[in-house]
Amino acid sequence: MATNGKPEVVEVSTDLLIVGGGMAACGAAVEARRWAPAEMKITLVDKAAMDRSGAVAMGLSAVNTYLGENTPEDYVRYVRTDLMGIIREDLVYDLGRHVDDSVHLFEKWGLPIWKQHGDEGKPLAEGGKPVRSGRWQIMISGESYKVIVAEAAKKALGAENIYERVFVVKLLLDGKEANRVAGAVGFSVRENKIYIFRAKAVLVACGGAVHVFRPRSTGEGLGRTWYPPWNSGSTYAMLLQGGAEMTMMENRFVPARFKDGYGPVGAWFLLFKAKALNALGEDYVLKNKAHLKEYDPYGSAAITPTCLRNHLMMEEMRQGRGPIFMDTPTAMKELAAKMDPKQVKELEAEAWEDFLDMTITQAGLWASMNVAPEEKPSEIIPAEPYLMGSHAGCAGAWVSGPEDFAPPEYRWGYNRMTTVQGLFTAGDGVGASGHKFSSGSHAEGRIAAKAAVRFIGDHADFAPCVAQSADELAAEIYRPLATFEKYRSVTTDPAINPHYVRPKMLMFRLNKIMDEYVAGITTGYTTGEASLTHGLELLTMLKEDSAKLAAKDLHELMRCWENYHRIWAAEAHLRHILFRQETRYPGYYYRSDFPKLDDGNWRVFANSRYDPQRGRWECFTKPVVGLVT
Ligand code: SFD
Ligand code: AMP
Repeated sequence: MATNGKPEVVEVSTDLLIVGGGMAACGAAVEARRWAPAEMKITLVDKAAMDRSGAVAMGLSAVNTYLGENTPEDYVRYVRTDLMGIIREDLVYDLGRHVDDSVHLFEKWGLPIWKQHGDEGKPLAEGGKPVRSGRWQIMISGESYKVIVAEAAKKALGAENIYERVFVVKLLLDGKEANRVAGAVGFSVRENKIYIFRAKAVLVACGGAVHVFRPRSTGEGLGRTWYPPWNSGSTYAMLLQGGAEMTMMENRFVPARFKDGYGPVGAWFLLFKAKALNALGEDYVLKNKAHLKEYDPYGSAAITPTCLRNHLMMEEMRQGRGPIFMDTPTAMKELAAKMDPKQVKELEAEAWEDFLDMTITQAGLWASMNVAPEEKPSEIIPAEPYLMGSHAGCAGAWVSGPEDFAPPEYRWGYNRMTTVQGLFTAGDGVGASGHKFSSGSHAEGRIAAKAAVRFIGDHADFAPCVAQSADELAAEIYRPLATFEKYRSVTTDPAINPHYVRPKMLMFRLNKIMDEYVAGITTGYTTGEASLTHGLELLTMLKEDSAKLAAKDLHELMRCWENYHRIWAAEAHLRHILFRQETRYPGYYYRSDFPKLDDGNWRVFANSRYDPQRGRWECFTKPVVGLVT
């Protein structure tokens, strides 16, 4: 929609503002309402429609974190190994002891969870045994997973407290009290309106960052990514700009996925017991297992860490033994050998359902390319990097830990509060605590919201003070629209203009810088100090040029702000990779100048902070405290 002149300004005063409407935000909504007194106002704002927003938009076919018979200590050991030794054990333990509650809630709200034979119809909470694909993962019929979770959140808050299709652009810091959040501002992506939210506490849960790197899907495939393209680094950008300390922003997730459709591999490896083979038909994982000893103690773990599984695949490709194929026919044949014809049909349906539940495009691609998985293997490949804190990655904010378990150096008040007073985060936003997945993100949203409610109660006298006027905020948010209007007639084609840059072109430039200098796919995920330093120079120029972004309508205005946020996430990622002088995550990225894992010097958190007053970044280390043996 085109806009005419100044937007209407809508001002909302609330107690708790939840930014985002994904898994963590939905968990936060439910739990905040549970603990808050009736007069405490809770408001949620999502750039999209909660029913289908965020990473679970298409649904999922597994809940990847359900402890069941495992202990929280077991969970800490698993996450610690997968993330190569550097995690906040207090946060992971805390999540482990609460995550199953979220899964029980999902089931109560209507999510169908597969049960073992004989336990059909028996809820998990009453001892029903799930069908496990792996030690931590359980199978679901999850096409409507997000709709179910969103419904509970919407019911808890009430429609009048939810703002959908409002893109939040930045946090508001308090005008009187230093290092204190006072609200956030955003704009409607449908109407000519901006929103100023004043709040006593803010919980930012806008997911991870996609399209920071040049994707494998370019040209006609652009927009097809594994993680959701609309999660554009808003969490990291807004937390950074607010002055929150971040941790492990060098970490990324490079998912091995079915090529071009990005279909997940977990169910194939774990449930169907399929093997990945190199072009010679060899089981390269088995063949090269000894090579992983170089990365001990992580290399010889019972479940090989995700990055090292990638590393083995990348080694094969570097040696010219790619492409890599998932041997779906052998896996299905071996399973079918113990089945009757009806069960075989069901097995074939499950193979398709795995994708139809969560990555529909992959099923479309198989159908269009005449792939029958029982007959033909499918190529898998490492994807472009994504920044996230909830899956097999751990980028995010440095947050305060649980009162009863966190050591003093990891605790400064309220659980999951960042180093900015009143500012909380969860899910992809919390760093050094990966492998939460959908269920853990929901549980962490609940943990954070409960603490935020307590924070608000303890600071009842606080009155948010917003220093910028509504006019100033409106002008800042709408600047790309004004730039377009001012210069659009200078050229005949509005896409080509010496006075401005359109968001898609700017994103391409960001993608190119990150890909070529910050260990994207073009360089085989490899970089070094000189590349990173040059990349930072180019990124700094891109940042300057982003002031000239132009938007022809509200949709493009959203695209502009997505890019502002991506650039911040990108800069943090680059600075952290430069800071960590080792290769901690072979298979995610390689520092060619420090090719080895260096536990002696670098088994520490890499943290950073942007100082919003002085406009300066600093990187520093924090010790890893082991709590679970
Ligand atoms: O197969 C703004 N995930 C899986 N988890 C599982 O438990 N099982 C699986 O099967 C999983 N797999 C999987 C997964 C994700 C995807 C995309 C696929 C497959 C294809 C991971 C989880 O989904 C993930 O860990 C959680 O969803 C993370 O939760 P959270 O809350 O941190 O992020 P979100 O759900 O994406 O929500 C983000 C929200 O923020 C909104 N938003 N709102 C306002 N202003 C802004 N500026 C905003 N920017 C973003 C979004 O609209 C959204 O509401 S498998 O790979 O293993
Ligand atoms: P994915 O589909 O790759 O996102 O994986 C889903 C879940 O299965 C995650 O918990 C992964 O860590 C796990 N997983 C995927 N592949 C393997 C594998 N080869 N071995 C062990 N666990 C795996």
